[in-house]
Amino acid sequence: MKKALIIVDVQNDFCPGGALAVQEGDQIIPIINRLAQSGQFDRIIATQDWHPANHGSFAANHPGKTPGERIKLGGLDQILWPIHCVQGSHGADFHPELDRSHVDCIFQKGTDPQIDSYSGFYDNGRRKSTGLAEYLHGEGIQQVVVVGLATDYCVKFTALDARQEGFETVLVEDAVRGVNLNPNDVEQAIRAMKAAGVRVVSSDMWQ
Ligand code: VGL
Ligand code: ZN
Repeated sequence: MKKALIIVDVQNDFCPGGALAVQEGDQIIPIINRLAQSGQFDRIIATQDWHPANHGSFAANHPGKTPGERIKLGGLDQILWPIHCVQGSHGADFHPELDRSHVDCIFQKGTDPQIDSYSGFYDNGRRKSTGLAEYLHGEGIQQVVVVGLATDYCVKFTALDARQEGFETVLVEDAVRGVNLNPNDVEQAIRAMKAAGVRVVSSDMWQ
């Protein structure tokens, strides 16, 4: 069975000190590096949140709004975020400790100012593909293993789309961290992924 590792959004802005820092976001990096170096994956993909400065998900682009508030964007319910992962900025760069030497392909998302894109596969309205599904199917991949940030947003929607695309989907629970805007968001995200048929494992599996 051909396997791919999908490393979701391990970028400076989602790590401690970043604009949308996920608690302990950097602690998953050694685990991800070990998986990437294990030689057990046929393809290794990284996704990158890659917003233009005028992106509609930034509270700063909506006068009077603050992060955490909700608006309609592209006809969809949208949580507003601090400015993060602006194309070409340091915050949008991959974390310096992430070993990129085994990464075959990078898929960028969130480039359309009028719609957000949590999943590495499709925007939140499922209107446009990033090309990731086509790439993985074309490479004959059957199983995808998902790691990265953030459990309750981009990791969750990437794993759910992977299932919908027919991939056997595995989440490595110790190689993800979440935002937890509400205290149970990570727990609920993991429950939703399990309900959709995502297998949740520990990175010990690859030791
Ligand atoms: C993400 C919020 C906004 C993520 C990206 O990578 O989980 N979360 N943009
Ligand atoms: Zn974003």
